[in-house]
Amino acid sequence: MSDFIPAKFCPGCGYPIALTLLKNVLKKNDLLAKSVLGLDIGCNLLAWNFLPISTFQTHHGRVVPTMVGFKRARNNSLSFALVGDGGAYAIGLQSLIHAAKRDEAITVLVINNTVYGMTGGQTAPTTLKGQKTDSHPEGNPEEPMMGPELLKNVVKPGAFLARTAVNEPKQLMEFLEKAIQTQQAGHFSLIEILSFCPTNWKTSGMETIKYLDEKLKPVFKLGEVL
Ligand SMILES: Cc1ncc(C[n+]2csc(CCOP(=O)(O)OP(=O)(O)O)c2C)c(N)n1
Ligand code: SF4
Ligand SMILES: [Mg+2]
Repeated sequence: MSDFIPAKFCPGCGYPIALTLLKNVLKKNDLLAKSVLGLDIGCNLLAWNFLPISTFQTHHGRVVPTMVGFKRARNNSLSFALVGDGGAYAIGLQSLIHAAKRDEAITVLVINNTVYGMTGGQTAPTTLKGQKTDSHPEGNPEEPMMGPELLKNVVKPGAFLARTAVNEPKQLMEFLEKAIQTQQAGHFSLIEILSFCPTNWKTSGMETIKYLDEKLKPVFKLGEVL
């Protein structure tokens, strides 16, 4: 398969950046052949043919239990679950918490763009307080949810939890390598990745990067959570 596949993501989207860095890490470590990527519902499903690896399409909020099942059946595989902030922390939160608590040996990649991207930018659990969305035109009254910090309360020793951003490629690749090592050691790993959604943020060019750096990063602290 060619290394270059036309992307279906909007121009300026963060998803293809995260996916390309994942591909680079897998390629560098000669892990493409054993890797499988589960997709949730949301803009992550547009990744179905973006990488030269097999993918699964699952239901909204159900990518984690699907990849848990796959990993249990094929425990030699390297299993990734790609999910949006809505899929991970709203409709899929119950199965995410239990997978983390049971220390399932999968790697969950949560793309946090602070909105329900695919359906038009409604409020998600990670929407910033005061952020205007299609469902909260006056501004979201709630504080955003901190996924990795929440999971810290339930994971077992050996798990890896972290947060980074699509414009922190060095840190993102370092965390991907740590997450892979964690999965290979038989433990649960999750990386939350702050990501651009210019379509729903209604930002252009440099404004998108500025929005992530100045609005998201002060609230969602980057680094290893565990
Ligand atoms: C059971 C179910 N409920 C609702 C939807 C509608 N739906 C599709 S994508 C989506 C939001 C996705 O948001 P997120 O998980 O943050 O992913 P993003 O598109 O932002 O990457 C919703 C609510 C659905 N497909 N299935
Ligand atoms: S709606 Fe947002 S997250 Fe979805 S493809 Fe477009 S920019 Fe990316
Ligand atoms: Mg989202």
